[in-house]
Amino acid sequence: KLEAVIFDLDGVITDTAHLHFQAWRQVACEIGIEIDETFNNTLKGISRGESLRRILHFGGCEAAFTQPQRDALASRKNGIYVDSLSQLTAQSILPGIHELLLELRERQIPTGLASVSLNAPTILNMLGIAELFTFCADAGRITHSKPDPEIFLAACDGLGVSAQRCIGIEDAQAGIDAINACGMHSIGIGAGLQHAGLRLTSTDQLTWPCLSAFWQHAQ
Ligand code: G16
Ligand code: MG
Repeated sequence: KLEAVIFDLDGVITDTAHLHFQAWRQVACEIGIEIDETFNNTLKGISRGESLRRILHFGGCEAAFTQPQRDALASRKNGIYVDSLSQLTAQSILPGIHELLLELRERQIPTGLASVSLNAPTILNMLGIAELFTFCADAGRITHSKPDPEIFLAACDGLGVSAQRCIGIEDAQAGIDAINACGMHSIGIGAGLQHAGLRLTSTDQLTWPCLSAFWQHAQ
């Protein structure tokens, strides 16, 4: 039996990737580094600190910044990002997601959130869907970013389910790798994802009939 469905946040529930990008682009620009959307794709599912490290590396100036300077840059980015979250409403939920969460609740299938974003609880509240999640893994207690399976295992732990009996949904390669690494069944949303158990082009294809057919097929 399917014991739980565990969701990524950014790119699956709502599109915060663009807001992360705008905030990082501004901070990077201030220190003379130019990043584009293609580079930003490599930051999906990657923690704030590790994202900054990759940006500095990309700009060839990793050695030039001390830890206190990095902390200041990361918190400046977060300030810009958090300000931009005020534009989120129920309309910002990606197509089909609200319906799927309601259907899973009706079927009494627990739902989990596996986001490495420290802002995840705020975002779910802004979208008005916080109460549709049975358990949200605490990003503040995670020491390894995706593709490490830690955040997904924390979600399974909190739900009291075994990873092998769960479906995980992700839009980033690091996330698909994290799901696969803990033995969960992976569904990938979007183009260019490798090793997903099922690949869909958009969240509106994430219906209960689709999930249950995938689950049956995986058994
Ligand atoms: C998200 C984003 C990442 C972001 C990370 C940390 O991960 O995809 O780009 O760097 O959260 O976010 P914050 O700075 O808000 O703590 P996920 O796991 O939701 O895809
Ligand atoms: Mg994502």
